[in-house]
Amino acid sequence: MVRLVLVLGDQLSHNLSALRKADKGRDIVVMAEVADEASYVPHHPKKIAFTFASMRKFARSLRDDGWQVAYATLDDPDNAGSITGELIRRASEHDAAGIIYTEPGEWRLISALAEMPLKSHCLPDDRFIANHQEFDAWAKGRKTLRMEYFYREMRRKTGLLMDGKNPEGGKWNYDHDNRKPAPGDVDYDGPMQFATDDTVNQVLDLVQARFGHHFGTLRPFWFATDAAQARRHLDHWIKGGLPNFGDFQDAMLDDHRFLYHAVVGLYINAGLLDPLDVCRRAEQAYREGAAPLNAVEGFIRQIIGWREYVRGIYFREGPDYVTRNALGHTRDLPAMFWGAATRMNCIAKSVAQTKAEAYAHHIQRLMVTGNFALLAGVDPAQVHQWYLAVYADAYEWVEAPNVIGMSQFADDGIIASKPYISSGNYIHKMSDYCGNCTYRVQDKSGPKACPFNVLYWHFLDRHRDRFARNPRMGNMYGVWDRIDEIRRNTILQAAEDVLHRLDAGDAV
Ligand code: FAD
Ligand code: DLZ
Ligand code: SF4
Repeated sequence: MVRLVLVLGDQLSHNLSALRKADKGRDIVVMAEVADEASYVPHHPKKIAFTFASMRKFARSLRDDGWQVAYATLDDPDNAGSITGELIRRASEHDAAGIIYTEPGEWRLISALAEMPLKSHCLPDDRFIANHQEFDAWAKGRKTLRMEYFYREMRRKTGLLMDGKNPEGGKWNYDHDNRKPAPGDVDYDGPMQFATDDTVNQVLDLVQARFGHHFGTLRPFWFATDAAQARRHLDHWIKGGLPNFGDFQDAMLDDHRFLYHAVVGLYINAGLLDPLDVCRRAEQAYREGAAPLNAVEGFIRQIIGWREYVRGIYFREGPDYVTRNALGHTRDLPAMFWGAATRMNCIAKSVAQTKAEAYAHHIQRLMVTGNFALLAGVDPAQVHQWYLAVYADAYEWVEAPNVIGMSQFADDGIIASKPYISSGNYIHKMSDYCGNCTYRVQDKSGPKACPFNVLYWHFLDRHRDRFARNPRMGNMYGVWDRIDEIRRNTILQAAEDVLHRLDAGDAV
């Protein structure tokens, strides 16, 4: 009897485990654009358009490859509105014996599929380097789960940048050569931008009509929407961006939204690019002398290290991970995250870029928006929902550990050994934002004091019991305690004023 083979919008890979298991001559692939997936958080319109256009092209490529595909567009009058609803509809239409699917990347869908009244077979998503058992075996018995040690296992497993049993160049990690401040000039023209075709234009009209009210600008739309385009973009970046990727990984510039970043996260996560293949291409550039080791090692570490590690944490920690709130933060997400006015140039620029591109790079996410939310004590669940909605590369398995864990310390230090907080000084060092800001980054108090400066001390002061004994934070408490009491109170009062203005909805 016929079986249904579910392919989700982030499973657009021809070597997907569910497709490998299915019988091309008999089984039917089910793909569906559904309102539930597009709006369980208000996804950025560009992300929805990227997903739908890529799904349509992938369905076409499956048909070209001999598969029967039952594809529901969002405006199909029979569309059931959810993945499970579509499976039930197709099962009755084809009198199917059951469904085969590859494990989804969110607990929400994993449970919905497990509870379906259809015989189902869930397969591991083996587009990753480590499976759940391998990660759990690595994590078992360790007091702390530091990414660096897991990364070394992944280097050994893949053989990437290995010189026999040793790391290429003698060191596992070349981070100390990276993280230079913003360059004066950027000699890479950014991600390859693709002209829209008929498929993309139809999707753009549909998304504008149905989700145009979501936060985010839909047009111009230039993302790659199939594997061939994504590969062309990757080659373009390896040639133009990779050589400087390491040096300026943490820099931020007003006029250069992408700097030397790869902008491949959305393509890898959706299945258009294979992570191992991407790393091998980067390694090849190094072996051919086209990119230095610090850049290539740094890039490969992000993919086989961080990307695999955060996935391991998401699945190990379970569905309640996204509700964690170790620091007891309860403030509502300020309206400026959704584009309301702010006088903080770094936030204004990071949010405006997010709205325009459905993209911000790592340091903007971690040290601007994430840093501010943490310092201001915003409810981590609201922060999580924002990140999940606004970035084209966001799916819970990768977004939640980065937000709940790395950025908001809401998991009580599973991922980060100390909170990623900083005063305005870090942003000033790594960007050109402060020069155009209403606030003065050098002011620690007074009407023009940078809000990051006063909130930084407020955070440390209010969480003293938790962090004063943290070996990596003790020196900051030492600095704080050496400031005289009157001045400390002035700083704390200035921070209270900022928080009060935030709560009142004033433009901070
Ligand atoms: P590059 O800077 O060029 O890095 C190359 C690749 O390495 C990325 O494409 C990605 O696949 C991988 N990578 C790098 N850092 C990480 C990381 N910390 N975790 C997982 N993979 C990583 N990444 C997502 O893919 N989806 C998310 O929803 C997401 N949310 C984030 C939220 C916060 C608060 C933070 C601090 C980071 C988040 N990241 C997320 C990680 C990282 O910021 C993005 O992967 C990166 O910005 C994507 O842009 P890029 O492709 O240009 O990456
Ligand atoms: C992100 C997304 C969106 C916007 N829409 C769909 C959709 O209509 N149909 C679909 O199959 N997948 C979509 N996706 C991706 C899913 O949300 C994703 O598969 C799950 O969140 C699990 O990672
Ligand atoms: Fe951001 Fe402060 Fe710099 Fe303004 S002065 S851009 S608020 S860090």
